[in-house]
Amino acid sequence: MTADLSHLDGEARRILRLNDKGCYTVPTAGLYPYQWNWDSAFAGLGFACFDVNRAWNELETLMSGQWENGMVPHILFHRPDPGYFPGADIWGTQDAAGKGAGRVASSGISQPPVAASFAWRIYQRDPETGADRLRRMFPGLMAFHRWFMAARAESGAVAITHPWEAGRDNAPDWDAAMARISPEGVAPYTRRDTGHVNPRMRPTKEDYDRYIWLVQFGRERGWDDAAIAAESPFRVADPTLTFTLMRACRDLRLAAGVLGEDCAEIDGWIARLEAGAERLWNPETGAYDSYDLRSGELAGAVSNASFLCWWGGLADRRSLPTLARILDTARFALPSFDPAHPRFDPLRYWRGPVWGVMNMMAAIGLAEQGLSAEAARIRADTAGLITENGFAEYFSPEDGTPAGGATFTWTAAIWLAWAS
Ligand code: 9YW
Repeated sequence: MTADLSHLDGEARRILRLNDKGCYTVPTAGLYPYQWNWDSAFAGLGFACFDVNRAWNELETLMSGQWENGMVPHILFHRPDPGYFPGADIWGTQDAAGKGAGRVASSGISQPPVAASFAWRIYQRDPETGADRLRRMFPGLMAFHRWFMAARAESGAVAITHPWEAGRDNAPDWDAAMARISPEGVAPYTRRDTGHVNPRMRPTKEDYDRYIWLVQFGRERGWDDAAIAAESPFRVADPTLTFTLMRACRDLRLAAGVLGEDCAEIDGWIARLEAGAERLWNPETGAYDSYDLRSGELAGAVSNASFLCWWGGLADRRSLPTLARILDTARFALPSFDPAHPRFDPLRYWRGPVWGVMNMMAAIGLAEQGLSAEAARIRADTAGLITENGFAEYFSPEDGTPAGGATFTWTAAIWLAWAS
């Protein structure tokens, strides 16, 4: 490792400490002042590189927000902060059907379930003291996955009830489903995100009106999963949730093996998810896609989530030619949307920019399948983007322009755990 890169290791550790609120980490101060679900699991992975006790604390705090029904929310509002919208008052989950009493204030939806995968990785770095902590976390992780299978996996693939649930807020995958919503009755609101970040790099007002409309829709139903599944105009099976859950089940199975727990239920989930993933295969684009459960149509979207199939553990090589085409077109891998598509936008959030966290999962999956050239390209590009442009939230795949928030937790975490 060169002197330059070890300087970046120090900078990445500094960012994790900077965003550390004691027992949880914010994605970046200002823009995202709370604990986000999958960001936090990535933070744990980063902390495990230099402070394994803090890594476990991160996941334990995340799991402390778990609802009685098993869901682990996408945001935990530990302390009120006026700098973010929508806050706990807008989500209105205090009397939610599945929440249970005395829990942390939270949103009413979840996010890609990477917690079990990173708990397993943290344990591998710390098998002696980690066994106990993994054992204590195991029932909660089982309940989390069981909730996903019961509440979101009716098609076999895993569906989102809100674009925020996929962690890919404004991906073109949801354009058709979002267009079906007419956002009438949305209470007047003021966005906070565009006060922190250039609006050109964020979702549009049309998107936000619908995000808030969907939050009101869930709140009016007391966040009852069955009612939302039956009545919402928005329900899209998504490769991010499907492949991260598939992977998380495989990792939970490894944990079960070490802990002497029974694996039969997990095996059943993996089998259902493998069958369900086939729903997402789009022969026209030659890639995994999102599937609109209301219209019965595939989105036609080739995204970075399309290439999480290998992270999910599939040996499937059908999408390799599509990946090769994308890697040929983009200067920096892996763009969040196909650069050849008319809706590609190199700076607008999940409609083009490169996200390090997605790259890490895609590249590890590729390497595990023996696809080392593609894995090495994605890793080298990610390392180059960070080295040249800092620990930004995301980057332009055309020229590497750093975009969104700066000093970003999960970018620092994947640098330490993988890219460096
Ligand atoms: C928002 C925190 C979160 C990520 C999501 C990302 C964004 C929040 O930021 O959503 O308010 O738009 O899309 O994946 O967890 O980093």
